[in-house]
Amino acid sequence: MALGDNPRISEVHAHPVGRDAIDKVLLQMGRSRHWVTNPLVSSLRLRTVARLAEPLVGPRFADALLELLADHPSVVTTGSSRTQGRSEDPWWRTAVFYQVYPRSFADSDGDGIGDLRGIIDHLDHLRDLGVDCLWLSPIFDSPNEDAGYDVRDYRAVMSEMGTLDDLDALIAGCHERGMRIILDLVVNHTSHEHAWFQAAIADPDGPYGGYYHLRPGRPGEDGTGPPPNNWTSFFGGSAWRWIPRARRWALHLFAEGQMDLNWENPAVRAEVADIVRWWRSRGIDGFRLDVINYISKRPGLPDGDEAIGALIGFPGIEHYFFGPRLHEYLHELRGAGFTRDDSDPPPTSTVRGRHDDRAVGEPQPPDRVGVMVGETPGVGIEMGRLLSGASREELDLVFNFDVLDGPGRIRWDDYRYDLAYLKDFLIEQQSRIGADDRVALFLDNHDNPRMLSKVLGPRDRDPVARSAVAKLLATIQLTLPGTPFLYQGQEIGAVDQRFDSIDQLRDVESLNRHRELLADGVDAVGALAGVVPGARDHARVPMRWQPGPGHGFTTGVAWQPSAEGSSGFTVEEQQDDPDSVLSFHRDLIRLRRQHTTLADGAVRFPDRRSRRWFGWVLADRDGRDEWLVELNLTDRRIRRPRHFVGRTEVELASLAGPGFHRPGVTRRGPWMGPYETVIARITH
Ligand code: TEU
Repeated sequence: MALGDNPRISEVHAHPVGRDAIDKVLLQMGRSRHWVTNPLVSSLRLRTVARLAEPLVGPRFADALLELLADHPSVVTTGSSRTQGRSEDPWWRTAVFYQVYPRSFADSDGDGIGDLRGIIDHLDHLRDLGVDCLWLSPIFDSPNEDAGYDVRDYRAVMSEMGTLDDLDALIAGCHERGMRIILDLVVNHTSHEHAWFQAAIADPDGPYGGYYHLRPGRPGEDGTGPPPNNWTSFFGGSAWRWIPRARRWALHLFAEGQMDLNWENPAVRAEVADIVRWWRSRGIDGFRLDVINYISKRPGLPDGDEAIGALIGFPGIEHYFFGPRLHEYLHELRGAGFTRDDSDPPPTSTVRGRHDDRAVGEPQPPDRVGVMVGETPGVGIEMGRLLSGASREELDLVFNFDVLDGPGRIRWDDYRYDLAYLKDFLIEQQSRIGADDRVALFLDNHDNPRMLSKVLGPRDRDPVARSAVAKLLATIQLTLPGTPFLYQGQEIGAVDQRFDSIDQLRDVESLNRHRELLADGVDAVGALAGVVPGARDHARVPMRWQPGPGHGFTTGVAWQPSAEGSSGFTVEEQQDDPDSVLSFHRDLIRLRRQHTTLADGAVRFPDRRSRRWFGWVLADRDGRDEWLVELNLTDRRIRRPRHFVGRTEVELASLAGPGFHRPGVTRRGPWMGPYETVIARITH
């Protein structure tokens, strides 16, 4: 659909990429989308509106937006009308995924670093929780400039985490318990210590020189001139590093040792497909693909628009966050890497069938296509559908990060997250998808502070509120239509740390940001305050297995200090407590497994406007099995709306403070306690 040089806003908004781009700008500005969808503005021409908004978006916004849209002459989505859904329901549609951050999960040899044997020792915890698939953050050989997201050898295990034999044992251990396992494939970039990069800088005009984005200096080749463009790194400074040995600039969107691969090069794409096939032959069931939407860069690597760069925070991002050949690369990788050929030998191990919490059956035949979970920062709802819709045959699921920060907020801001925003976002997301799509539901990961702490702030140490909000968030992830991704620690109500010194932080992003703030003249207190609220380190402290020093994570000194002293929030202390966060997760996942309507029912929302009550009804295809899920989004008691009063049986409820519901209570009274959560079957 050609939009011409000056389309109406309504035409731009009808284009999936246009809609997401406008929604992203409005979200960053903390503005409602009605600013654009109202009849007056939507009928205006793009350049008229861009001129009015020039103080915010700069003089080139219209051109930059039209350039982006021209890269994707895709189908114009008209609401939820979609092509046919997937021919069969793939296993991952209703699976419960659990992200393990191996460095901080369990240390078996006392060196203070989590390892594969430590994960093996705790597989029963994950099976009993009800996990269907583990996702391991990177375990490949790496110098660990970015905690394994800088890979040195894709076919070797990081020595501090174990060996290939350990990984084979872990794969088998998962499959024997009826759980699958996926790894984290970081192929937007490699470590600068990877053999490919070393070969590239030894001979920049040789075969490996084309594996990366290498550019000569301007003028001359001594690196004293300016870098090839104005792109900046997500970890501070320019996205270019001068390599004297090669007399070239090398692109790194992330740390200086994370060198962006040149995906235009078919040899690079073939290498990645081969890595995927190699791991699938060892029994790996798929991958989470790190910043996979960044792999296609605009040819020529042009300068980024300064105003857009200032608005989004990273000059140049419009030239790579959803690049011109992204769909082509993903479709090719799905076929060349993730799809088994009939001639392929059977993998070393396949998952056993799972009937209930413990009983497992025979090994299943290998999945024809390994699951492809895209980590896609900056991608909105429509772009996500273009990347993961079944008929697209690209990815299967994508992470949409717009859920993690409130309107006008960024991760580094110290603010209380408004659960009413989460309600609005999730209802909007559910209303925009169709049979071809599946939402990945996540709230925590290794890159963000804990959602529980964003909601509660300093009250996150109040055990009643902490437990109630942990259960409320779990209920959202585990009963809204979508595939849930739990992050380690959520099942016991993990919270942010009370870091009070930069010496407690380990993450390259945190340390670089702190150094930049000091260099900009911010004092020590201000620099720490500018890092701690958004530090990824909060989510990377060791898993708390038991009370006491080391929390059962290690017998040594943990690589990442934690700064939390609360009791009652370890696996051991919650294991046998029927009211604990852990028991609630287990009970809810079990209920979800027993009643597929909870895992895959059709959803409707009785009240979209309330700022305090969030509820939905799930129904099976013939409408005979219906469930009501309802949440009190506030820290005070509220009158319960009269939906289905007298026609429900409570199957599970959170302990919402003294005198209110406890699990197993069969009635819903006139009031809901603070952050109370109820899952009830609707009786007809
Ligand atoms: O993160 C990608 C990313 O852009 C953000 O989600 C991340 O929070 C980062 O801080 C940018 O602000 C992925 C990995 O999840 C992350 O751990 C890696 O550091 C990064 O890619 C580079 O591989």
